[in-house]
Amino acid sequence: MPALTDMPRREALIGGDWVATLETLPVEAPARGEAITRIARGQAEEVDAAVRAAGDAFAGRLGDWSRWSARRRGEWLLAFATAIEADHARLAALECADTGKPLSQARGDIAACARYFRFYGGAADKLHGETIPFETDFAVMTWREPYGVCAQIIPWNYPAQIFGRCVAAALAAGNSVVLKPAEEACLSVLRLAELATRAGLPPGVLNVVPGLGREAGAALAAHPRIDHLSFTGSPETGTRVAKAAAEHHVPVTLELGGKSPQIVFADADLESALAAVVRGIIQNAGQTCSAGSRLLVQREVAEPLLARLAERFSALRCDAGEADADCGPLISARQKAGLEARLEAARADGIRVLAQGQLAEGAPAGGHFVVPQLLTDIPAGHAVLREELFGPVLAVQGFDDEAEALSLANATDFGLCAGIWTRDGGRQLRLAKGIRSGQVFVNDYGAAGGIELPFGGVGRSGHGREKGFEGLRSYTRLKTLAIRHG
Ligand code: TXE
Repeated sequence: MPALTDMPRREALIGGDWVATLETLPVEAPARGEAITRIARGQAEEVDAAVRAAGDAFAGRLGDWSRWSARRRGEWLLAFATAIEADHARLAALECADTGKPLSQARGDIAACARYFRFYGGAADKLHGETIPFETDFAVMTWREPYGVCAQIIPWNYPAQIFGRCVAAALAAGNSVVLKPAEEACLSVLRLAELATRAGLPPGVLNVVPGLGREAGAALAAHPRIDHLSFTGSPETGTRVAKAAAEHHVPVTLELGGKSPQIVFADADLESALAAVVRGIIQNAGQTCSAGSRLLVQREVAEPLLARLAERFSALRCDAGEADADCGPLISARQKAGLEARLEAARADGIRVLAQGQLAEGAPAGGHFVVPQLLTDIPAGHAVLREELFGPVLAVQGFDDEAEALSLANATDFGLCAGIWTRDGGRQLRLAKGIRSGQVFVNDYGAAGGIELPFGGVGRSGHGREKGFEGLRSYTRLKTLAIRHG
């Protein structure tokens, strides 16, 4: 891993300039619980300046972005993807230290970030409206127009990937952006912003204001001059930002996490299912919106499957990101304390820890580690089956038949992803239709997520879609033009 001697800038990026804020915030390495650098603490004033700069860039008062053709935007995005790839070692080192995630996962995240820019770079000049047959003396068409200023509030679990998913799509469609990264982890985002300015993105097209959620985040969501808001985070904060945006009739895309089931039937390829079930919950120490945090297993294979799962869980090790173990730490002492309190309450309710991983020998002291755990004997409707725990904790339930599997799968207010493991084609389709979620995988689980696949939730998991072409469309609005030509 490259040494972290060269930290990103401590300022906010506003209108093409790096602007110092009155105060700064410490950045902690979660594997050691120690501060490694500081970042800007943006407030309403910086957010306002950033929104104005983005508005000026969009309207052509600042730089020439408004005159860039779709093809030129696409070419810039493709060149930027190459710039990200050229910097991948440093970006991955930053992501690994800042989030605590294993280095190989951080590397994967940077590769995915570059792929977002490549995908939307290629798509920029392929997004078009339609012509509509109407009365004979009319020509009618639809135009897909950018919104204008896109506000983006992103979390700490996948800073580089979510930067790619939101920024690449918004810019491809011709918007300008004001992004508020999470205070817990935003070093890769600041580095990406630096690379974007060096790659010749006109001033004001991308603005980044780090800071606290209740300060910079709240100011951005409530700003009267934003035209679109995309938010990824908790349902509670999602509700708050959506209410603020509604004051100004600003459309929102909300991605609010999940409680996604992996459903394993007796006829499945159990070896593949087992590997995907483990991967789906330990990736990023379970701090993944699409984590497969519930395992529903058909009772006739439950015993042998759980025995093998227990073996795998017992072999899992937690360590600092650079050691590239199975799991890193949680992001913060607050997240660790919250998870531990829920696990303690679960044990008090009689829930059994069937197996758990361990801290690796020599893992740093002071890290926010929680070892992976396999929970069984869970009373129906218990909180560990309904709430997002956001840690490497898998809750297991048994079922007898397809109807029971479906009812358990849908027994949550969330609805982001689901995995169905069976060789029976009819059952695959029946369940896929019946499950209330934005994505369904059959004989696979897409926790790592294809960037090409539309992604988003149902119910408490939020609404709107990101990723893929659908994600690009969601950063545009439709205008209908009807011409009477006589
Ligand atoms: O989330 P918040 P937190 C879930 C997960 C986790 C829980 C709490 O279950 O345990 O949320 O995490 C900004 N106005 N997810 O507290 O508060 C904040 O600065 C405007 C799921 O970190 O939602 C950050 O940039 N913005 C998830 C972003 O919102 C505000 C990823 C997310 O923070 C704000 C993360 C405010 N008043 C957590 N308050 C996923 N879907 O992947 C905070 N923010």
